[in-house]
This record gives sequence, C-alpha cells and structure tokens, in this order.
Amino acid sequence: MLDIQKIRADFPILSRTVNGKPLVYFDNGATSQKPQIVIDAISKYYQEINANIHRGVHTLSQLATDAYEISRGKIQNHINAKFAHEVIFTSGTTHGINLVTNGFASIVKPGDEVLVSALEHHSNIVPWQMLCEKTGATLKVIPMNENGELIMDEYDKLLSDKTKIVTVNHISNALGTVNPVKYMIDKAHEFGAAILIDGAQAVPHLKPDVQALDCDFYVFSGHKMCGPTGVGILYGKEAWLNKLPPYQGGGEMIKEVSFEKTTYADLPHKFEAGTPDIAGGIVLGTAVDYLNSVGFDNIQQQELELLEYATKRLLEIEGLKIYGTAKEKTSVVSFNIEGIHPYDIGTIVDKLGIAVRTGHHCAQPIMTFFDIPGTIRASFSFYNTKEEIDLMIEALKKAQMMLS
Ligand code: C6P
Repeated sequence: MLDIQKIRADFPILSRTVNGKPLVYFDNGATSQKPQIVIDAISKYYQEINANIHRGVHTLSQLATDAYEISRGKIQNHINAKFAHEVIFTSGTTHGINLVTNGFASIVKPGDEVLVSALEHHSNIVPWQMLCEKTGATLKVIPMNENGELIMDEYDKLLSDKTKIVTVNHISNALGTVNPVKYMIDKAHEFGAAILIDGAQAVPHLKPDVQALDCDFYVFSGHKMCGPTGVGILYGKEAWLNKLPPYQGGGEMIKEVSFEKTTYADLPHKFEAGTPDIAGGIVLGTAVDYLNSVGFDNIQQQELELLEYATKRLLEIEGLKIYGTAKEKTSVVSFNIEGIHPYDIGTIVDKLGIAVRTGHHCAQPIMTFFDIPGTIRASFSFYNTKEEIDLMIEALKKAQMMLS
C-alpha cells in the first residue's frame, strides 16, 4: 500500500491553494504534476553540466552527453526496447506521430489504406489525414460502441491486404478506455500492416513492454508521466526506423555533407536533428526512476480505487451521465450534468480550487459520436485521494445548484 501523504509531500504544487482553496488537481490527463526530484534535476543540469551534446570534446559536453545517453538507456529498459537506438527523443507524442506519418509518405501509395480508431486524440488523426491527402491513400475508421470500446469484429473486417498501417491509442484520453492493443497488433501483423500505439495516456499508469506487445511504433510524452514538458519518445523497431527517411534535416543527423550529396547518421541520430531538449531528455530518466520507485503495481491499485470511488460518488448526483463505461478503464471519468454546459461547471468548480478539464479534449469525433459539445473530465493520478474526490463532489453539487 502507498503512503499517499508521503507521496504527496514529493509534489510541492499539491500544497498550494487556488482561489483561496486547497488545490485539487484532477487534470492529470492534460499533464501530470512534477515531484521535487524532477524539479531539482532540471536545476542541477543547468547549474552543473549545461553544454551541447554529441558535439564537443570538452568535459561539460561529455558529461551532458553521458547523462543524455544514460537517460536513453533508462527509457530503453523501462519500455523493454531491444536496442537503445530504437529510442528516439522527440518533443512529445505529437512530434513522434508526425515523424512516422512523414516517413510513411514514401511508403504508402494511392489505393492503400490507413486504419485509425474512433477513439483518437486529434494528434493521432490529423497527421494521418495529411498523409492520406499527400499520397492518395484512404483513411478508414475502426468504430466504437456506446461504452466507448472499439468494436473488434469491425476491426477484423476492415483489415485487408490494402492496410499499410493501423494507429490506435493504448488508452483514450477522453474516456479512459484501455484498448486491446495486443490483439490489434497481432491482427495487423497477420495482414502485413505496421501498427503505431499512441501511449500518451498509458505511460503514467503502466509500464509498456514494446517487445512483448510487438508493436512497430510506440509514442509518448514525458510531461504526462511526471517529467518535464518539451520531451517525448518515439520507440520504433530497428527495421522500421532504418526504412523510414529522416523527418528533419540539420545538424547531428548527418554522416557527411557536401553540396552534391548528404549521407545520414545511424540511429538514433538520424531522427534527432538540431539541439534537442537536453535537460528534458536527461530529466525524463529521473521521472521514470521516480515512477518505478513508487511502483506501477501501487500506482494501478491506488488509481483503480480512485476510479471506483469517483464513479460511485459521481452517480449520486442527479442528472449526471458518465461517458466511457468500458470494462477496461483507467482513472479517467468524463461526464456531464443534464442541462448544464460543461464549461460553466468547470469555471465554477475552479473557483472552489478544483482543476478539471472541460471541452472536447482534442477528441471531437468522440463528442460527435455522443452528440455532445464536450464533457467535464476528471483524470486522477496516484497522488490523488478520496478526500479530494469528496471535495469535487461537493463543488459539483454547488455548481449544479447555482446553474440550474
Ligand atoms: N492529451 C489531454 O488533455 P502532446 O500534446 O504531444 O504531449 O500529446 C498529444 C496527445 C496525443 N495522444 C493522446 C492520447 C493524448 O492524450 C495527447 C494529449 C492531453 O488529453 C492534452 S490535449
């Protein structure tokens, strides 16, 4: 069992007030809070070893390079990638997906198909649409049911020899559905299609094993897993990363440059043009260490309790409807209160110190499916408590009284 008060003490922001009330932070799906060890690691980098990496023979540059590569190794171990060079530092999930879609522009041909799920964040829809526009390929959508679960029979029917790549999130940001990604990966491979897993919402809650999953690509952002903003990871199988062309040209991604011809660096540098977010890359390793020290079994147990408690308490509110009731769900509850716009509720509960996200959560097709403008989304982390859920329930009841 986690000592939640001890864990909370690791996160300085959790003891602040907002609008005169203790902060209740339930917007972890948007970004997580950062433990002191991560905040300190950022300062330590700038105070002690700040230098550009992979470029200098001087001591600071060596120290920064070593720290950056050690962090890459930590992430390799964390996701169980076969090689460190399969771990590409990006600026986040969006960057990782765009890198892959850009590469697929040279693979996908007119008449080919790209399968995207109905549960995606815009980051995992729009780049694929752009790819299809560029190449003449067709975008097909794996539908979902009223519970917010992808319909696997329909997925099976959509797959064909025309399918070049499938893309799906591990966990939906808007509804919290945990998708059957292992099944989807194996099925895609039966048809010779590649598959990308958007792990942005999964990595705060679980430790993905990319070799056991056998996915071709797995992308995520550091900032949702206690790390800093501006850094993320694209995992790709070596063979795929060797096949894809570079995304951006510039320093660091070359072997030889002349005006006649340039040759590209080996992995991972081929995809890491320009000066990266060095501090971010190093500190992402610190965040991963921190999460592992808490333990993913503990994290999951605490978050499941919070999910069950919040679901039960929310349903006590008259006229409240929860969207996303999948059997496999993580600690996200999306809901509306009858007759009240989610934005109005969000604004009032904020005055009471409660941070929830309102709106379409960058997943408009899901809102269209349910025929709603948006939802109120409470997304919990392992450092949240049942007492905080009680405060949210009180605040929601007050908002409901004021607005109806
Ligand atoms: N979702 C949310 O509040 P970036 O912005 O690149 O770090 O992550 C984009 C992204 C991609 N896929 C999924 C499943 C996501 O949830 C997100 C980010 C945040 O739900 C901000 S919109």
